[in-house]
Amino acid sequence: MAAIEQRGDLELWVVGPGWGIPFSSAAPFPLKLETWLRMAGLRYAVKVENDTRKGPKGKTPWIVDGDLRMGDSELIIDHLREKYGRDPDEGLSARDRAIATAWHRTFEEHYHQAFEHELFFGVGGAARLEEALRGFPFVLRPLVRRMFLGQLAKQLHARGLGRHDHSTIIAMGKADLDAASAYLGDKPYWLGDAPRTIDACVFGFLGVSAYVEGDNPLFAHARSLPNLMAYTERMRARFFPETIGRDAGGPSAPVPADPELLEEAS
Ligand SMILES: N[C@@H](CCC(=O)N[C@@H](CS)C(=O)NCC(=O)O)C(=O)O
Repeated sequence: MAAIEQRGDLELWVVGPGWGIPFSSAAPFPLKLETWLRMAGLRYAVKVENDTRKGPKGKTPWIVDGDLRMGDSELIIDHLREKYGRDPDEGLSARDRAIATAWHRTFEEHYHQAFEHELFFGVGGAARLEEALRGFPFVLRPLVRRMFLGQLAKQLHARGLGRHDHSTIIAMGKADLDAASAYLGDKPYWLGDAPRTIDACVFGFLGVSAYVEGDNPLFAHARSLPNLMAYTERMRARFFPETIGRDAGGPSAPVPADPELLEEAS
């Protein structure tokens, strides 16, 4: 892993951990961005904010970099690349960049829909939502639950996948994972021997799918694909070595912060 360097006071704002997932956030886009920061060797402090509406784009993650508050992992990575002169994609061919863009969109624009559907509407979804609601006062939980599920259903319907029946949604998500497994083959990283920005994106999704508790069929499918699991473990060992030994099914608690690397929000 690249050395972590002190560069200003970069804050990474994320939704918190949970569901047995061994990282500082249980959400794919925050995990993507944190992976990229480690890949780029940039020092940062994790701050937890579960109200995604507080972010500049109303979504998680976001960063605070000096006077700048910025949302959207893709735009943030472009900004950090430019400002700090770190580029894990240096030397990539135009063809590899095109392949990376296509996978990026597959995970973020398509798999993400099936993933979110299964996370909250699929097997185990009700229990996961209850865990997420523990931070709210008991009396408010029914209202927050109803609002959250209503908004998510509306969003998935608007994006498109939510219009299909449940088995079709699972089949479409599984097809993304099968395609990913076939494309990865026996390569150590997505585009070959070295981790690139696309690996941060893919790991953001696989890291959460592979370790989330429960026996949801979509996530079980991710775990059943040996090369995808080996890849996920490889990325975890390389970029999050302090989490090794915290297996899926373990406590839904924040990752113990490496004081050299992370600062939990107080
Ligand atoms: N394009 C954004 C997507 C971020 C995103 O969808 N985050 C999800 C959680 S992983 C979120 O905030 N969902 C809450 C909402 O949409 O209201 C990025 O790359 O950061």
